[in-house]
Amino acid sequence: MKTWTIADRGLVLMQGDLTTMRVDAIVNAANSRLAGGGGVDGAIHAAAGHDLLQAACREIVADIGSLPAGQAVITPGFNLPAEHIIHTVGPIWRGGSENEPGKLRNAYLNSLKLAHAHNLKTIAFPAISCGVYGYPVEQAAQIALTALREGLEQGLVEEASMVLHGDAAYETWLKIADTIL
Ligand code: AR6
Repeated sequence: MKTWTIADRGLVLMQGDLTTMRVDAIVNAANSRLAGGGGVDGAIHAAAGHDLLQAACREIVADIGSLPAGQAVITPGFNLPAEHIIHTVGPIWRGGSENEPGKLRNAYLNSLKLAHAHNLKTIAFPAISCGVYGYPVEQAAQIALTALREGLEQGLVEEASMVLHGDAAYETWLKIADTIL
């Protein structure tokens, strides 16, 4: 684990399982239909209680329709240690010509803004779009860490953590963090 202080707030990089985080909100790397899936989304559904979370997600989609990439919505955390789940949709990597960087940046910043709007102080993120959605990890890390730094400078939350799955991912993110933080 490594921590940086930015405008008196914390930015944490760690290796671990997002579903075990005892924070005000964990962020889910969801799909536009909030339909559940594999990866971190599947792990969050399993740990939160699949039926409870699916019912909450269905209500949101019935209300607002599909969630475009870069946007975020919130549900309770149900059986998770985290109190809330912020669901955001990262871009599917299509080579970089479809504003993937802008959408990925928005996914982080809009999650932080939503946390702020709900008066949440601590938030933990997975590496959005870095699994099934195929985003090149080093580029994603640069965008994510820059967005988190900006959000902390704006005072949106007290502490933002990146929870990376596996040592290799952690080492990659650490390398990028050391170049830009
Ligand atoms: N804790 C932390 N990180 C995790 C965990 C975990 N428990 N499990 C996986 N990861 P992905 P995406 C990492 O594929 O690329 C789903 O089906 C994983 O190693 O979960 O945004 C959704 O429903 C990777 O680095 O999300 C969507 O359809 C990162 O989380 C689609 O996948 C993100 O990988 C979203 O794809």
